[in-house]
Amino acid sequence: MGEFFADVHGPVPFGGLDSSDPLTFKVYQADQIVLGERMEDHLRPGVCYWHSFAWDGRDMFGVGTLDRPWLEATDDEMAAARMRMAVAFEFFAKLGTPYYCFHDRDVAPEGDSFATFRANLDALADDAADHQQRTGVRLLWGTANLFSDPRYQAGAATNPDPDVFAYAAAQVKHMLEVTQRLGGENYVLWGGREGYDTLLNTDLRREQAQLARFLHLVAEHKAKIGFTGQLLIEPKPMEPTKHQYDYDVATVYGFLVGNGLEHEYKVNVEANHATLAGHSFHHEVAFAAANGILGSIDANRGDPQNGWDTDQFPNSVDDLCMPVYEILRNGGLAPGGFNFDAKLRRQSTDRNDLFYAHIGGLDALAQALLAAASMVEDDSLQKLRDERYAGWGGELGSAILGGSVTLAELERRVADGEISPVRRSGNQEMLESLVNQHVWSAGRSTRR
Ligand code: XUL
Ligand code: CO
Repeated sequence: MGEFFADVHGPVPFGGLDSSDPLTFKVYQADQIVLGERMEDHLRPGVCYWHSFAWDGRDMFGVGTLDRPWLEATDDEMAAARMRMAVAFEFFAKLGTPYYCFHDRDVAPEGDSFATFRANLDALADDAADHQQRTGVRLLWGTANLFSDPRYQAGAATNPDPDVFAYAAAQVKHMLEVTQRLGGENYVLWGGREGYDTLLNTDLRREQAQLARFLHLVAEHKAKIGFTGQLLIEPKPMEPTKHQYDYDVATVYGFLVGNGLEHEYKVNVEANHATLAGHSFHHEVAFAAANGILGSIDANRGDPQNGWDTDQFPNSVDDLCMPVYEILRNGGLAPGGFNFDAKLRRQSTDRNDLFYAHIGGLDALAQALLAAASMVEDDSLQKLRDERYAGWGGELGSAILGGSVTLAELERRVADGEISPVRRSGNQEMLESLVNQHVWSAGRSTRR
């Protein structure tokens, strides 16, 4: 096959805000230095294989609409898989972003047994290694699909049947090794069906113990094979199941600490999963950073009027800039990155739509980065936060936190009139305007 995306020669160039060409970046410039680092090195952007190359646009009401010839019925599934991979790498290279991510099942046909599947995956991983070598595109993370096959209808690690646990373990062991072989910088576990559809048939205590055992086994195997990447858990509250155990970052953190796993795993925070959990993306990133488990980001957005995981491409600088600010204040994202876990709308049927989607997403992220960097440089947000807690650095605050005062001593001091709280404003509206000022003005002076 010749080039699939024949209209685009790539890498997609920078056009600037005045460009009318939708196949140019308006803000994103990989080499632009922001806070002393290249924009690309801050964002570490990646394209996901599943939404863009392993999904044909089908939904529960209709068949596929997208032009994905390698997904059509065929007698030669390996040839179709090779075609899919060639097109995927053509896209990665033409877009010009450094990373990609995939599930084992996105690249390899299942075949009729685990042994066949493993052999298929190994053969396609060899191809991927060649494509990586040829294009310079690298693997941000790998993962195993433990939710599509009917065997996983009642979960993988949390399945009532230990045979299914074993099958999932086999799949993860192998995919962890494939990820290592391809130089993957992270390995993700998303508990797609690790949850329940009804409590009537569910033993919560058992299922949580099984999940903890599974995560220990994965961490042990990581150590055994010397995989140096990060292990990540991707929280999501529901969908496909009614309730998923990795509900949100706080739940995952509590689970990790409760099971002695907090030094083995970090989180891959997805924007649309945050809103599905009733949080903001900002909240999830800030909570992960505050607890030392911020690993990587799945960049996307939901639709405010639809409750579900619509996985749209991110396009709101307002929504992205504070998460990026927390990331910068946390020392950056590496070895994580921004994986576009986002899919086209079903009516976006032109081949170029995949470029428009990623270009738009990356431009929004780039402007968010400029705004966040401007807030870091200006430092007034942090100063205001610090001032708000200044009392904790004084005599009383240090004594309380240092454990040298008792409840009785505090009562005595309050009763004696030594302590009398004075309220101060939280200045929320002023801070909101301050953030807007950076969002609106960032990058003005450096733009060509
Ligand atoms: C599903 C989702 C997954 C994970 C990887 O909502 O986000 O694609 O990112 O399994
Ligand atoms: Co995701």
